[in-house]
Amino acid sequence: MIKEHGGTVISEVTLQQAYGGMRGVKGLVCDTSLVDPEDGLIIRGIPIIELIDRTPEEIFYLLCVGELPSDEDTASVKDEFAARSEVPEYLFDVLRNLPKTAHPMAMLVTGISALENESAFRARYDEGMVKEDYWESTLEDSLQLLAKLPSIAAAVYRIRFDKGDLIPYDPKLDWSTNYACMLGNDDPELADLIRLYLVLHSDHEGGNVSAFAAHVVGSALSDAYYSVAAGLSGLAGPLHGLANQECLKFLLGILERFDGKAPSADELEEFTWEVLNSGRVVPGFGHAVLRATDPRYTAQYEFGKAHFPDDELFKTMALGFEVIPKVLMEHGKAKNPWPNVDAASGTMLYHYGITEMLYYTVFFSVSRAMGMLSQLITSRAMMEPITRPKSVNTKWLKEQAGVS
Ligand code: NMX
Ligand code: MLT
Repeated sequence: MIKEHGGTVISEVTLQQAYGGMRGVKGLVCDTSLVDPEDGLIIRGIPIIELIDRTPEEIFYLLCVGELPSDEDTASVKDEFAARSEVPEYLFDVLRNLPKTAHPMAMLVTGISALENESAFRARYDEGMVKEDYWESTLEDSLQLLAKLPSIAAAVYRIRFDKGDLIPYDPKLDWSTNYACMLGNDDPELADLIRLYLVLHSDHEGGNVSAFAAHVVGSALSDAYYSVAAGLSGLAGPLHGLANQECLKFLLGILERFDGKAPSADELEEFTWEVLNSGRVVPGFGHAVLRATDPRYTAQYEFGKAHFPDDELFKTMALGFEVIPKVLMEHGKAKNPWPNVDAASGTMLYHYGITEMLYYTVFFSVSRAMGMLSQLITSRAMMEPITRPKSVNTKWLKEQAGVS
């Protein structure tokens, strides 16, 4: 296709886009998923809303292979994870030696960086591996990292929040049930929520901050550990994955103001204006690509409605869906006033006793590693070159615009 149609124009770039975070510029290829402005996440042609009863094992297979697995395939992904689940003890020592005040995301990124020691890709590259084989050791690194990620993430939780001894991975259980159990909570409803959570957050095409960061780093042939650590460093920002922590803080602030009870619509409107007038963003609302309610929000909202509709936090979050878009429209800045994936997730976790909001982006990370890694495997299989767009300076842009 490149040979015969390489000159086909697929996008143009304006001065506004060069200064505006490249919004809307089509210059990246991602085959694992795409985000439709109205319909949201579509994984390999399947809308996310049709995948909400699936397991992360099935989603990872779908992301990598392009079709849903058979039961046998799913069982084999589960077994591949179980076989690689043991985490080297040095990694837990690293986590234990971090400051007591370390952010859980900094702990997770540090843990993953420490694990880079195990990279099969780096070892094979040093032995002179040919380009055609890059994808194979990248797949091995990806399976190793994903298999260990629930244990590392659970260790971050238990060490950072003094929850006692670490709980080992049980090879009989699947990936997401293991994660729930290793946190120290055996509630099957929480395990189902975590399964849903890990499915919903798995991928969001190639241009979001974490996917793009992981892609750029991976394109230098840095291995999967470096790439995911880079991507998650981006996810840790409040405009990206940390918005789930910020959103819970926002909702708890409302409850605190109104003595633990969900406010009236007028009260919530006033509170939202206070946030906007203080120059802050309303976390959990808006999106760079979406122009409608995020289906990943809807799926979580439906879960809460089915399981705990009378929870005051849930009621506040649900009221936010009615009130906040109207306020943002009146405010007139956000191009998309509707809730995104982060508007509901903290409310769900809080209900099941996971109240440590600093930890919430770690859940997002465990899930999003599937997207970053499947994208990396695909890039290596396609033998993509190093990412290196051309930058220009303001002097040159002024000349293009005829500004003296
Ligand atoms: N509250 C207040 N102002 C907003 C919001 C919001 N929720 N969303 C956008 N705006 C502002 C934005 O800051 C910008 O202002 P300015 O011109 O002063 O710079 C203006 O509206 C235009 O921004 P958009 O083009 O609508 O949004 P953009 O594509 O630049 O950014 C987000 C997208 C997601 C970063 C932005 O909507 C936002 O900051 N939302 C709140 C944080 C959040 O929920 N992030 C999570 C996104 C999902 N995720 O997990 O990554
Ligand atoms: C994501 O899931 O990565 C977020 O919705 C942000 C994005 O797509 O830009």
